[in-house]
Amino acid sequence: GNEIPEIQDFIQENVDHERSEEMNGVAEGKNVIFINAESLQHFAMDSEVNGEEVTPFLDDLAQDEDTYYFDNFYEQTGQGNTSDSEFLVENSMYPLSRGAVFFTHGGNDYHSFPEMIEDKGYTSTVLHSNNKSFWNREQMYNSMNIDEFKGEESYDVSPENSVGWGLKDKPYFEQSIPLLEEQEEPFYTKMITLTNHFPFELDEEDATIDKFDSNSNTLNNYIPTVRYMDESIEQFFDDLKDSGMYEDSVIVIMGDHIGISENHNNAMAQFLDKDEITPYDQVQLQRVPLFIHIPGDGNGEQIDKISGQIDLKPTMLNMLGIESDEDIYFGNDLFSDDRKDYIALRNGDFITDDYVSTAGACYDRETGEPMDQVIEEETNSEEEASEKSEEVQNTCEAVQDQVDTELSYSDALIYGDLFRFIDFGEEEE
Ligand code: GP9
Repeated sequence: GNEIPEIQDFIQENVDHERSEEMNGVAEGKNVIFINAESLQHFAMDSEVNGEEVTPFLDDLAQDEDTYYFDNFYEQTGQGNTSDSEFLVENSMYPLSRGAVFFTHGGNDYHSFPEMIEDKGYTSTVLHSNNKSFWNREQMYNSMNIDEFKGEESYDVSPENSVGWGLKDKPYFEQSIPLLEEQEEPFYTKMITLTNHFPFELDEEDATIDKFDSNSNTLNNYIPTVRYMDESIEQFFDDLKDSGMYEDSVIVIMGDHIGISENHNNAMAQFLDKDEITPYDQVQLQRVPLFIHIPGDGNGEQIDKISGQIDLKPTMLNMLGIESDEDIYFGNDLFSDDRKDYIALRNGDFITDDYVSTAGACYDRETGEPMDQVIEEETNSEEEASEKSEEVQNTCEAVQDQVDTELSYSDALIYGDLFRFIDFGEEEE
């Protein structure tokens, strides 16, 4: 545990920022329903196939006066996919660069969101119709202090209501309502959808939009399954309203990770109407939608600042009015203007307000042009070009150093199981 003071100093100097006073406590005492939307990517939002909106409900929800919609929000997962996204959200730490931390370090101590909200009277549950050993969830949820995991045995699953990976999202959400109702309030419940999962299988009767037409069956099939997920979330909102739980809850919806890999770049370029998918585009495709919906709030807006999954824990803690000064974490409150000026991806790429850094080059974040090219176009002499080039290189190198340090500290906490040495002063169960 010798590294702990150094890590704490780094966090205090570099990560710790003011939280939003305006949003402090806005969700105090309310239920938090967190929907992990399987493979939901940003590119699907506001898109059309054959003149039909792909995600009509979510597109409207993004504009709703009770919704804060984050438009430049990145998934930061590695090989652990959904489990990595869960790890990021619950701990505000990075998953590992190889393997899934849920498997490799499922028995560690953590200082998770569920643990921190327990003192405020919150119970925490995960509702997911899959077996409990998948991603070693049962052990990891225990380590992250999640009180209960209701897996596939809590659902009525039959061949008729299943497709692909298991229970379809519509019956899943429908059957989840009584499970939510029986929970003691206030609760934090994570719901993990399943139908919009590779290879994106869907029964004909559930398809309400055409497939895309390209040489990638994966991308083609993705469109009707994303639409099905959109409809299932709409149905869930209606059911929540009918049940009376809606007003007492804050609903967070987050795309967990990409669904369409770079193997489908030709088809993706066709979908996005681009000549090709550049390394810059590849990073931008790691954007996933994030909605924070607070019924009755009325101040919702689209927030364009760069942000990522690492930011959810400090954001939700602040919304619940929970003090987290002593916490060890690597993200910032999404509602604060005082934030780190970069988002790190697990492979060491990063995004700042000005640049996207990937594959050893910095790109202009707004236009996607490589900075070398921008400098060549915008300068009038070799001297000016070389000065500007040095400036950009220094900026990108400095951020890269921060990113590498941050990732290595997060790794050190996991590899050394360092939380077991830290007393956060909370009551043990
Ligand atoms: C499985 C589901 C999918 O339970 O969460 O996980 P993924 O394969 O997307 O990581």
